[in-house]
Amino acid sequence: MSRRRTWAALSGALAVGIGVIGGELAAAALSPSVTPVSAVGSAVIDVVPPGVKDWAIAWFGTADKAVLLGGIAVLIAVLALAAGVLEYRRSFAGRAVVAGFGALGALAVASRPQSSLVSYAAPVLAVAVAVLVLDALVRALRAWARASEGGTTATPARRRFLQGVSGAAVVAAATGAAATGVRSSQSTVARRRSAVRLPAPAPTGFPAPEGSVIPAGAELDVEGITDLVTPSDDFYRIDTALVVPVVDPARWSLKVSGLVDREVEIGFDELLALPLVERHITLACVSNPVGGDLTGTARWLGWPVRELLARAGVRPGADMVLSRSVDGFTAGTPLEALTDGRDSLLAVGMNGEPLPVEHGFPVRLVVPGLYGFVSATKWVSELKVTRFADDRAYWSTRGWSERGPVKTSSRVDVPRPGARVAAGDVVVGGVAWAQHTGVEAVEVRVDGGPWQRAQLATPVSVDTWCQYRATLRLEAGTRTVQSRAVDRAGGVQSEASVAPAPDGSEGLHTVTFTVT
Ligand SMILES: Nc1nc2c(c(=O)[nH]1)N[C@H]1C(S)=C(S)[C@@H](COP(=O)(O)O)O[C@H]1N2
Ligand SMILES: [Mo]
Repeated sequence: MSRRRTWAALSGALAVGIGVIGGELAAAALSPSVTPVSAVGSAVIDVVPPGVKDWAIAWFGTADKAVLLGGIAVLIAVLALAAGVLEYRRSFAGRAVVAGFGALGALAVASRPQSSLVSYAAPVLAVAVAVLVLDALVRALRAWARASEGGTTATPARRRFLQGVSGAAVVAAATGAAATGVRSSQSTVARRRSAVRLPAPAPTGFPAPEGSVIPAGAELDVEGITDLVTPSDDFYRIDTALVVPVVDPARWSLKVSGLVDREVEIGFDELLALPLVERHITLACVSNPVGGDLTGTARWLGWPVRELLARAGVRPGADMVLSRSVDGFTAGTPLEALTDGRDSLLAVGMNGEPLPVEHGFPVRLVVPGLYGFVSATKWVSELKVTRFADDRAYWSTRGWSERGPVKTSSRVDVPRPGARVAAGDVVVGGVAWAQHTGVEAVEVRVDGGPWQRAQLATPVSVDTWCQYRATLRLEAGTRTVQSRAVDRAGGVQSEASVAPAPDGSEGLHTVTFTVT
């Protein structure tokens, strides 16, 4: 009996395996941003309390999403084995379990904002296939059991069951291989992206607008200092979405609605045909700890958001624009930051190429001076002109602040923590930022001594971070160095430590190293 039970469990695993993988495969073709498994994962992320989320991030770091998906896989496997055993014990019992969990999957799909009717095809297909395969295998297994109990020769029944199981295994392996192929290429969107030809920025007058070109002296020759322009591959990434949203530029559009004179909509080709500008803008994440690396600078190509808002005509009384992503993420940006003349962009290009898929392809927002969570919506699909009193954005309903001006800050890149450097002249270097205010000066100090002015590189613009360097004469021993930025509004980077939540970290980056 126990050997039969093992065969029953294996039948369950094969049936559910083919169903689930087949469902993911179907979703990849029909509705790539919502697959049943990713929908379940995203739904879990949405419903777990913030405390659990923080715990998961603390334990698993950026592997948290992989751990979640792994957990889901284990759960499905356990369920599949159990469904096989149950079905063998009692007709329909296992199929009922499979259908029940399929229904949960469909419910998860329903909870995804980017779902459409075709998104349900995958979970329905998955359940149908799993139920049919389970039924067929368990029937064959029972026939084998009956034949051996009946005392006659059980060989033909046994052979039929084993053929069924091997067939199912082959199908499972083939679907698995196909699914991996689809996943690894993320084919459609990658192809569409490489087919995009970005236009050059519209011609500008002379002198070139601030931030459009890198002036001489903007890059300091210091070994180990942060690059002035962050390579796209190294650019930090923050997504609430479990899988990167897949958006076909041909079907992309951005709608402006809410407190406007007329609703307007713009498509991707239309956007590319407009006079685009190119600016070096430093993005920062509100979660960046002091000395952290959740900040980066890119050359963004895009159309000023204020132009699009002007087409729609903003009505009096509005003070916020709620931008929405295809994945449901929202950001609430003070209207002023989009209309006051700064280079807030509907960006299509990053460092000379179409936006990388992870950074919002085909279109995202980039707003100088504000943390990403209130402004930098990737895969943006809708702008709703509204009021802070009437609407709240994704993170503002989760304990983070409503407005997010970037705090003036700096970090020390060299020497590295724990480095050993020779006594004498020691070069200290790093970057400082005060987006949309501009960095006025950077000061450094050693072992809590007096602040000394560092040499500041030529700024690219007020929206771009600035490298700095200082040469300090240091004697042997353990040393700590700190930096602080001063902005053009007279603001000084604060010394007291403040945690990132709810509106950005504060404090001085302190690096300890050894002078020998
Ligand atoms: N759709 C979407 N847009 C988003 C986010 C997100 O999770 N989903 N994160 C925001 C946050 S918190 C930051 S800091 C920036 C990060 O942009 P990056 O991932 O390109 O660095 O994107 C913003 N835009
Ligand atoms: Mo962020």
